Amino acid sequence: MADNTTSGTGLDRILTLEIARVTERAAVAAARLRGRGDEKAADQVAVDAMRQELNRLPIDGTVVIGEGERDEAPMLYIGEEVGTKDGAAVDIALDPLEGTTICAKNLPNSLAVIAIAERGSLLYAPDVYMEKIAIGPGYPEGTVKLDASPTDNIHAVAKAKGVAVHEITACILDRPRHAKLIDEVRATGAAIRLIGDGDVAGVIHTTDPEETGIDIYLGIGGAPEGVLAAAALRCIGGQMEGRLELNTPEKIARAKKMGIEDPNKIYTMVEMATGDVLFSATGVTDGNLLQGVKFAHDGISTHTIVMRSSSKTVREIKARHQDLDKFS
Ligand code: VTB
Ligand code: MG
Ligand code: MG
Repeated sequence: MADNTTSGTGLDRILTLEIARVTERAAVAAARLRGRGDEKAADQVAVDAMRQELNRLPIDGTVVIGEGERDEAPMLYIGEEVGTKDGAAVDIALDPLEGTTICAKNLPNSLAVIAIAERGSLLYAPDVYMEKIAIGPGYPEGTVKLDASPTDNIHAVAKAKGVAVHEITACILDRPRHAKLIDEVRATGAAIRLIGDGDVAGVIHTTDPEETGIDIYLGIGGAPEGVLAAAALRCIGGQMEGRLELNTPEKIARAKKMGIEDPNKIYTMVEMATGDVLFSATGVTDGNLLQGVKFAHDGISTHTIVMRSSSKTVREIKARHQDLDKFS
């Protein structure tokens, strides 16, 4: 096979652009069901569309972060093999509709997302909760730490950014489990952007505070979403740590089966997504960084961000699709 990588190692660079198609197609499918109050239906069409497009990619792919185990998810389940098999062995993390509730309510920031990495380089995380902290690029290494208090982390970000604490905004999922966290962050004087869902977007938003108004992501969300967010940050730059919430013997046993020996381990961004990583996200609903899908009389537009960790290339693709049935 021709070596299309920039470094001689890593993934075929052609895939960087090809994966945009995968999230575009899932986003368009989900967008047709925006605002209908039916999360399951929107999710299902996104899954179907993503799978169809994924199976056209010249890869020997295995889904490692997906819609669940085979018995509860008929498609894009963990372990499902995808692609034409005619290409590199890769691991795939995906969420065809990240923020199903957001999409069903037609609120901001639902996305179709995928990350592709060399085999064995994504954390095989079970579908449990993960405690996360993330900031964008430009901060000294170690500015924030999961083990530090939220107060210390907020102060560290303000100091490193050179602004007052009340000029910092933290993004936190609006959940009862975050009541104490929210109180503590507010007590520092920082502002909070409470989001209903969509913490992959929440983490990505820390990479462009001027555009999104978000400096730091804090709190407990899904572990699969944590790995996807880490993959995205690997490409754009930034820092992230995550700790799986393995708080029952059953969860510890499940994690062990997936190769996780230390249930209390704090994973760095690189430990969650190492090596060469490709990431693509297409907006389903309008958001702070990506516009949602638009249906017009003369075509469908999509807005996608595609990136690659080894080259740190970040591309935004605004595409106009004429006839989706002729998408192939
Ligand atoms: C978060 C959120 C996701 O799951 O990861 C959340 O960002 C965590 O679970 O969009 P709970 O809803 O139980 O708090 C999602 O809401 C769905 O994937
Ligand atoms: Mg999903
Ligand atoms: Mg999700």
